[in-house]
Amino acid sequence: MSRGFYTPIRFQEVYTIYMKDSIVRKLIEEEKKRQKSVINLIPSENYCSKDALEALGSVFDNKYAEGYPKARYYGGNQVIDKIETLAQERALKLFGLKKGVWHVNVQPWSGANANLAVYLGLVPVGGKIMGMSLTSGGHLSHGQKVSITGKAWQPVLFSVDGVTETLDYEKVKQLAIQEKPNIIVAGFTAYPRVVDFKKFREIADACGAYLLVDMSHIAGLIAGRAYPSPFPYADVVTTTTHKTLRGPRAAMIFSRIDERELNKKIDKALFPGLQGGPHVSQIAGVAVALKEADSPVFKKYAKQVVKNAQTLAKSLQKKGWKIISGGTDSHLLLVDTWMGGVKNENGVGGVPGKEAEAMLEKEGIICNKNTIPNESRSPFDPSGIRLGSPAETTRGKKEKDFEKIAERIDVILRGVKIKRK
Ligand code: DSN
Repeated sequence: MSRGFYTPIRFQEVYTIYMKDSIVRKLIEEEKKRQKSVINLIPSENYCSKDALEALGSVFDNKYAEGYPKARYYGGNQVIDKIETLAQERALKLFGLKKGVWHVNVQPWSGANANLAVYLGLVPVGGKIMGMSLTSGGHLSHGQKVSITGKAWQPVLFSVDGVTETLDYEKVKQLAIQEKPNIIVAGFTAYPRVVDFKKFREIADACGAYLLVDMSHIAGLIAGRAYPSPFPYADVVTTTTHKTLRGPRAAMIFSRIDERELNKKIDKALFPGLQGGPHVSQIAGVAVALKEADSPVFKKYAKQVVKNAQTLAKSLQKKGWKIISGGTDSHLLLVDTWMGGVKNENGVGGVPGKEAEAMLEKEGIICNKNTIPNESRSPFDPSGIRLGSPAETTRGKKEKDFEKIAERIDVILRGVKIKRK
């Protein structure tokens, strides 16, 4: 295993703990051991730095700060105002946004809350949210029926093209014109390709909808200039902070400042509409991570993440595995392990996603089962797996390491024993 290069994860140093509660301490040690020993290919996970973890475990956690800087419902928030304002300033700077043109709310506890606050602020209950279907790579909070976002609002779902397995912008546009959604969400948890945000702007304009870009998965790539920025085109941008951005778990909402007052509506929707007091320790951790990401070394990291994912995709492809859409432009890829699976020398092959995930985990490779476009199975036992490079790139892995990971995956999945019809 290669040593860390970008932000080396020295687990011993980062996670050394001295707490008196021996039961919790042992569980933390157990999880540390697990994290150290596995290869982590979950594209939405990463390792945040020691500094960010320290901020997360700091005295900021003791403070109630309902409200926003200089407008709180509790006393004693002088320092809290400073940390929240610092996080906001760093967030705007990282993405090259001007104060007065863009506003950022750093209080969402997580990504689903951030999206919910945007809908609550901008779309009347019962209005239409247009987002990508789950099987095409959309997120639960983009208007899926099982989420409150698909119950309180009417979902209008689009899918990727069945043949290219990529977005067909013309079809999305036709659906938008026909359905006239209030808001269009361009954002994905399992779409490996570059999204044309300019085309989404045109689609939103064609039907009079707001354009929300949920950049949770790709925020670190955007910050590192390894993926196109949505900011020139979006009205609102949401993101989590713990995926490619490599911070602690939290989220942010960026909104344009203009006569529509989106920023005021969204701020009000988040608090008091949806959340109570902000988790100030999270905000402090995010502030640390935003500074770390605003550096040449992070730009290198982001570019290496994409190179590593592309190497993984190509190496698996060479071995015969079907990669959805034929490859990746980002940090993640989808492998059709079932109908696109490779047969071994006994003529056995094609592993459903659930089994593929379990087979890999047994050998120390962690990933998640995932639905694929044209899914023929179920979300609980889908046809594929989703793989990603952010976490292992943080641990210093490069193209050669990812070639070896592909070899291991190939060997493990070819070991399938039960012959299928
Ligand atoms: N659970 C995240 C992911 O894995 O993509 C999205 O919320």
